[in-house]
Amino acid sequence: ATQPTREDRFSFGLWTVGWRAQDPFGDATRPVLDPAEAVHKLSELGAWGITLHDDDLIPFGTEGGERDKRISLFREAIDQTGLTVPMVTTNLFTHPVFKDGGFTSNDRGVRRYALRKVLRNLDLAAEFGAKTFVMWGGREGSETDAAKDVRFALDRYREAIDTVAQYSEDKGYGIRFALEPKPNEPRGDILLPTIGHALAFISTLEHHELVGVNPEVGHEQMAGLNFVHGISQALWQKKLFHIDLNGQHGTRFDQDLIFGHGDLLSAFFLVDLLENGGYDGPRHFDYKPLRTEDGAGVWSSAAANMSTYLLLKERAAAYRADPEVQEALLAAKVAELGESTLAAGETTEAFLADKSAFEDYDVDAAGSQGYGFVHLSQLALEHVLGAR
Ligand code: GLT
Ligand code: MN
Ligand code: MN
Ligand code: MN
Repeated sequence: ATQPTREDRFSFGLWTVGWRAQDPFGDATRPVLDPAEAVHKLSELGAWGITLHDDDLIPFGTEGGERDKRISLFREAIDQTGLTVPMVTTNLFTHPVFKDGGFTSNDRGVRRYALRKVLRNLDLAAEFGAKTFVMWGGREGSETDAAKDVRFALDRYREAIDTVAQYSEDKGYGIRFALEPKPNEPRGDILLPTIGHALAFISTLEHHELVGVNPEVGHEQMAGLNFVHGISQALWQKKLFHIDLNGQHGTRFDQDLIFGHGDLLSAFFLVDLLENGGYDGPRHFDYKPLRTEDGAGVWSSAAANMSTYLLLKERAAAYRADPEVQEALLAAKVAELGESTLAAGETTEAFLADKSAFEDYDVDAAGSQGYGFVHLSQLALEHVLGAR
């Protein structure tokens, strides 16, 4: 059951398995990975999709025949394997031209160049049949508050996204956009740092209905936030268009660990939420094979992401099916929160007249009840550990 199939809809960024493991202190430890090989290997492992930045496939500055050749070789591998390209994204962070950002660089010429790069890449996304276009604004931000008027930056961010969305509509692409929050790294402070900031920003967009979020496990955890809560709110607002699954140990640099190799209990409740909370998008892994690994280690780490997800899915099903858990859920009144606080049709007048709600309410009895959350939580932990 931990053998993935296409129905599981697992996808990987080309930049994940293709990461050569260069970091700020050390050189690459692995050779360049041929994109076609990535497609074939992921397909063999049971993945369903592969995603990419323009520059993952076509190194920055590659034009003309060489550009076309790279695209068609990739397309060939896609056709041979039947893998899909569910999502495409644009690199607006590697080249020095983007050192002060793309959409929100102080330099207007850089902003115009960035916007053109994205529009061109949107054409490629449509060509590959992608349904989602992710925008991670890793360089949109600052290191010093002296240098950035954040209100202007948000004006320009909105202008860019409205322009891209309008272009997509004019072309009839039917693509949806997903903003990916991150609090910092590589910029000292990144704009739209959390799911909440992104959701609030999206509500101001002209094409807000076309724009949602692509939250990453580690990015919210870098900000000390509860990922399951963030995903719950994104789902509740019908804005979870895509997701980046990985692992992270608390508030430190972006680790991009294998899914579940950080906060395992959070990963368990996340899988339970995704499987039962109405999310039907790709299960996309955005992780980095450890720098210590060789080629074989890259593929075993890719497989580990998928089998961890499937194991947790199994554990979540067992947890829900366990009669003791159901009893504990009842005792904890978890479902009672789904009942509206006022009765159907109850007027404020009737509510104010209900003495049992206030005047006669036994606050001491209510205050002394135990909710049994510890028992419930321990049952979950025992299911995660396979002890039940
Ligand atoms: C980059 C970043 C990821 C984003 C990618 C999409 S780029 O690798 O670290 O979190 O998802 O642009
Ligand atoms: Mn990501
Ligand atoms: Mn990350
Ligand atoms: Mn990353």
